[in-house]
Amino acid sequence: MTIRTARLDVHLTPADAHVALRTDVLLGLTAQPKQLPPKYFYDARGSELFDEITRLDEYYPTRAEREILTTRSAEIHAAAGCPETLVELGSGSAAKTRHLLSAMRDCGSLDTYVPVDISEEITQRTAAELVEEYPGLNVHGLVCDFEQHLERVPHGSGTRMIAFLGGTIGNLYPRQRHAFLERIRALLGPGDHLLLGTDLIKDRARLEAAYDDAAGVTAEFNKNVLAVLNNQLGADFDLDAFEHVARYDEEAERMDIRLRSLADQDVRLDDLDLEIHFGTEEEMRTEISTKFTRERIAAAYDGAGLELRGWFTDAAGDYALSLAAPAG
Ligand code: AVJ
Repeated sequence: MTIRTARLDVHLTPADAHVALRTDVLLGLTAQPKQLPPKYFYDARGSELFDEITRLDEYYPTRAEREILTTRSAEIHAAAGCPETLVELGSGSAAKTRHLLSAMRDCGSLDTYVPVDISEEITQRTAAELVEEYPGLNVHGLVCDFEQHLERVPHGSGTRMIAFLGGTIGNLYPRQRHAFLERIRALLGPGDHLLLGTDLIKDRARLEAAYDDAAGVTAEFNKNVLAVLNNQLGADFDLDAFEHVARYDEEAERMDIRLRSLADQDVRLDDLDLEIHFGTEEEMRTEISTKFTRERIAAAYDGAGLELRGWFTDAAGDYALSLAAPAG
């Protein structure tokens, strides 16, 4: 009997992450208009709040994606040609991944799982759990910021499916999204596929409710980014002096999420030796969440040398998982 263990490559240390945070915050807060990157929402408290968001009545994407994965994983796996390796970008606790892994196991192709995430702790735990749950599975994880180190993703064996779930690609601006898809394209060999989760365009009322829930959880999640700066950069943001704003921008086809200053105020960030002024009603963007149609996704793939090969939605048609492969 072969004893398998998880292997983990670490390309991002807490010190690296801190340097990136300092740089991003300095650039974002001195830009006009001010903005902060959404990746800094997710400290321990932010991850907890996001978890709570996924259970809200108004927030449908997580449930819709889970519906697709629970009902159609076997079909998705077959459409991707029964790959041996599953690479997952932003794997986290891999809650949804198990549906895909089980489909791979059931058709006998499962060999390697490659979780890629910025949190070493979570990736370590997920890897150890999966080695137990799927006897014989090789787990070769990677701790990195996949926007930077996509090229370091371990190869695994046989053909691969690279999954990027949760709709996180919606956080990227068109140019970033294009660059990201081109880099994915460069990773894909013959027979390999991308499995991408995207939220779909729907009426404004539902979209805005999903990002401004009645219980105020999303508002707290949004403001938590200020607490992250207080904790990690010695800042003195007063969270009560900002309010949550979530608007659907119909032209850009995306949710536009901001924090609006309720006062004329100065904020100090000790670790950056920086003082920043906010005017009354000044808005700072903290996130975009782009919504798609099948046509828009097909076009985005096209522009990056990829081809749409499969399209799977939930019964309500709110959310899609699409499969793509190198064009040609
Ligand atoms: C995790 C990026 C997919 O855009 O819907 C949820 C984050 N922000 N509510 C999204 C989020 C506010 C979420 N993603």
